[in-house]
Amino acid sequence: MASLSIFFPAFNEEAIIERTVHGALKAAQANGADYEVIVVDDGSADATAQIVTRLAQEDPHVRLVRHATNRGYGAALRTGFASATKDLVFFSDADGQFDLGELPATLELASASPVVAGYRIKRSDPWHRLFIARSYRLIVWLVFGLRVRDIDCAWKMLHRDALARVELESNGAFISSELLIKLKRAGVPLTQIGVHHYPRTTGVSKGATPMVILRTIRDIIRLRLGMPLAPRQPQEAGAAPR
Ligand SMILES: Nc1nc2c(ncn2[C@@H]2O[C@H](COP(=O)(O)OP(=O)(O)O)[C@@H](O)[C@H]2O)c(=O)[nH]1
Ligand SMILES: [Mg+2]
Repeated sequence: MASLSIFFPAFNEEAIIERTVHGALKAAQANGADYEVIVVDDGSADATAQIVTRLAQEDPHVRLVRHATNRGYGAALRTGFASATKDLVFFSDADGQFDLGELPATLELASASPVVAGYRIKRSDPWHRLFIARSYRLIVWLVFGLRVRDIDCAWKMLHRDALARVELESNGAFISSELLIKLKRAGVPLTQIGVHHYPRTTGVSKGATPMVILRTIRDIIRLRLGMPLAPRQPQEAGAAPR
């Protein structure tokens, strides 16, 4: 059985992070003995990091990686990828919109596919988010030729060697597109799986703020033009803000 890293980017998720980590531990245990659950705390101002510190003391499978300041979703994913040590690397959101109990089906597909990407069977987000997502999907298809069911679905499992074939740069939400575009360019096959999606019940959604959207547009233009997406800096947890 392949060893498994599960990680979550988390920004101010104190109300739910404990439940999320426990859900991940339960799902990982069912897969085998060799696993870790990592929370990438992206400079949260609330008690997210303190809670994960306690969880890590209670269970050595849990690990906290921390950014000193808020660097963005993409930066948090890149830190998660860099911190994960196992053969299979899985990430999802920390906010409880996905059910980690659905992990076995994804693990099964991953035994035959280097990358398994989820799509939300019925996305539980406000209508304006669905509109933004549709437009974004169309743009990414037109600009990069990438056609997947649900680019931003935070439910992706990758084999370590697939991950090693791409170098990711985005610090923002564009990271999900960047990942899939670069995997496609590298010829890595992708399998998709439907997952359920639930409304956010605690905390605040930051998925499509004006700043997130502007950063995404900038990253689309830069990747299309072959420019670096972000200034080059060592990817270390707690590194200086950019
Ligand atoms: N690391 C990091 N994570 C973030 C940031 N913004 C949101 N997240 C996390 O990314 C996940 C998805 O964010 P969310 O706000 O729920 O986006 P939505 O589901 O698209 O509305 C959650 O686990 C958040 O805690 C950020 O600036 N940095
Ligand atoms: Mg969410």
